[in-house]
Amino acid sequence: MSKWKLIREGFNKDQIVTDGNRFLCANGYMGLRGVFEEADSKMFPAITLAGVYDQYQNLWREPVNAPHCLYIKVLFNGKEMMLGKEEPMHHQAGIDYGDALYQRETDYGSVLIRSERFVSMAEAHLLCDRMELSFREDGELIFISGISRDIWDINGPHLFDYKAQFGEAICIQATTGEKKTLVASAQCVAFQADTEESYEENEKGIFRILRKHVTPNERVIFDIFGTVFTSMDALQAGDAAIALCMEKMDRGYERCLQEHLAAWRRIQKESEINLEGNEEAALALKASQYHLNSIAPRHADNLSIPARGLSGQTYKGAIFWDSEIFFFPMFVHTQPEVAKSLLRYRIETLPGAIKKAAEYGYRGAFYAWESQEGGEEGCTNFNVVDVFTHRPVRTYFRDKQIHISADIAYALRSYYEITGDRSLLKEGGARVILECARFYISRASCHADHDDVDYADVIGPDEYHERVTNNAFTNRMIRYCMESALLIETIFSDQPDWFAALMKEAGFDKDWRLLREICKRIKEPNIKNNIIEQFDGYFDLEDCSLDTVRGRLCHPREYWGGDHGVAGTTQIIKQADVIAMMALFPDDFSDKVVADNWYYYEPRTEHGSSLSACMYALTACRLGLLDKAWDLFMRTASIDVIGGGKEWAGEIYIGGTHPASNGGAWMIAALGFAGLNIKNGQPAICPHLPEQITKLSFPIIAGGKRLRVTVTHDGGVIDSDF
Ligand code: IFM
Repeated sequence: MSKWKLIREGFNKDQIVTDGNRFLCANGYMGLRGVFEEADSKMFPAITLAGVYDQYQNLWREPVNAPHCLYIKVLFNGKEMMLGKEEPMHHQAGIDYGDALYQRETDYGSVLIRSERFVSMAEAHLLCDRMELSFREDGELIFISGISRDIWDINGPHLFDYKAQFGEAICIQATTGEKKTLVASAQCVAFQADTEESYEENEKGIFRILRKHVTPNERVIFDIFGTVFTSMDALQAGDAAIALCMEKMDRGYERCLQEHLAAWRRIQKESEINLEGNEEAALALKASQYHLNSIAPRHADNLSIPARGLSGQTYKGAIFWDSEIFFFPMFVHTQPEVAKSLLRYRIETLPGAIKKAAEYGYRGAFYAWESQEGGEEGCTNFNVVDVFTHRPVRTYFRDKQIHISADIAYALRSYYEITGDRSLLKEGGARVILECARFYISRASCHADHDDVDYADVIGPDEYHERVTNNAFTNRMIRYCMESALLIETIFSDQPDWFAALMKEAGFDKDWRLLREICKRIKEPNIKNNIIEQFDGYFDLEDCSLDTVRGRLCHPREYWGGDHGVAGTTQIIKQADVIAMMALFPDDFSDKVVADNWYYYEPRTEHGSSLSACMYALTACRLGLLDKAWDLFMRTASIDVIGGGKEWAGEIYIGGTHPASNGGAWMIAALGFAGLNIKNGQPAICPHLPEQITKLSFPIIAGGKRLRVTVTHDGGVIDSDF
């Protein structure tokens, strides 16, 4: 048992949804929400599968939740021991981040229930739960373990044609409606021999019913093994699920647990930052690293991570720019294979991006704003529902948030610069950068009367201002994308034939000339008193305070953006925009310019997105604003400890875990507090350690070498590690 625990005392039904996120167990293949074992669909139980999507009727496509194979119900002397139905004398539940274990203890007086469960880090398809029941009274125990169909779906149902199988392992197979993907969940239970066993099937699932007479002081243990496969990973998903389940039951809970712990410890050793000096901060950082590391795809080499991780179907389980700009940095510095997987997902979905660009009348690659499998666009034209009229609101994220393609190019170039590894560029990455640059060539507005190239009708990171011209962040990212395309020739200067073949294959000759020209002429932002204007005309908007804008809300869940949003006509912004640009391109701006802009934009920022605070924190470190950096770090790192966050955009539920903040916490600690900077595979540090921290120590991989960075108030060192 580790010292890194978040345990909540007592049962509060209003916290069930939040706890489901906070206490999530995941392994990249699937995420098991942190609800208690007997939860029904109203409590949002789910085993969310990575990369498996389905559309029901004309509702939003979203990830599929598998039949719940760790469902358990306990009846004692005819009473159902269920939280919410039966009042416990004491209840606590939580997560041990150090061991990646969910733990729960509920005392009903007559029976004390303890459980421990995990989603295996050693075996992608396995989940285990140990239930230990201690009795204080004599009586009849009915222990029901099953595979529940009563699961959470936001826009479902997604599974049809259920088929049940009974035996030592029980199994449910069902197919998704749209693509007929087979999803199979199996379950085995190890229990004592003197237990009577029967089965039941109903519309809620299939169940194994175990009956046993118990006496006071008796302790009974049930070890439950669940497995999930789909036809995307096994030819016979049902057989595979049953076979693995039986194999793991034979292996036993203890050995499965030890294998899980060993795998998890390896991941933590390779990647985690140790923070000393402040226990609250250390736990928050541990929690955020737990959440990001536990959803990383390690079972596949071409998957990315959804914006709400594997905590459910929020945000349609889609991949956003969060992946490249917020998750990628931790992985590329510590586990480049995972970073590669995120980028391979983009390389493999290039055809989808080319198709999207063509649909809008452009050339090149316009990546999906909310990308699902095959790069399919999950973002709809109506992404918010108005709280007053209950009507969908036309939003323009899908068509106008064009910085997405450049964000991907930015990460591809960083991968090369940090690892020194050209292979990813060669295996499709270079082509992606070229196609993204080509998209921006065709998206440019050139004018007869002046030389500037504009990017009109766009949305920057601040989504409250739609359809603006020359968003400074977007234009800078586009220029970088074009510069990166031009750099490919230099990077592969020793392989001119390969480069010539790439240009030929991409048919890039004419675009190459345009690229050089446009890249030089992209409109620079307007600057007034050192402040970079977020987009053309931003300074003309009403300059009022955040409180004033908040005071204009008529409903707590009202959407601030869109046509009638309270922020749209003001300078109040949703999230870091100019400051995000300064965080991503630190060498472009002097400290004075960064400071002036920081003080201008921060009070005008709602931080209405979990992607915001970390950008302000990174720039605050550089400026030596360590009190501010500390507050923003704590806000970022503790987001999934505190739970909640912004849970509604209009009438749409947007809750879940916050991987972008989790990645942001790593960025603030490593790139901000330690000031780590890797150029051409060579690491350097420039510490800005807040007084609350006495020591930071963390592993990195730079230029192929495993190193350890240690920073204290006396300075910092980079040593070889392991
Ligand atoms: O990608 C973000 C976006 O910047 C703000 N809204 C939520 C998205 C997913 O996290």
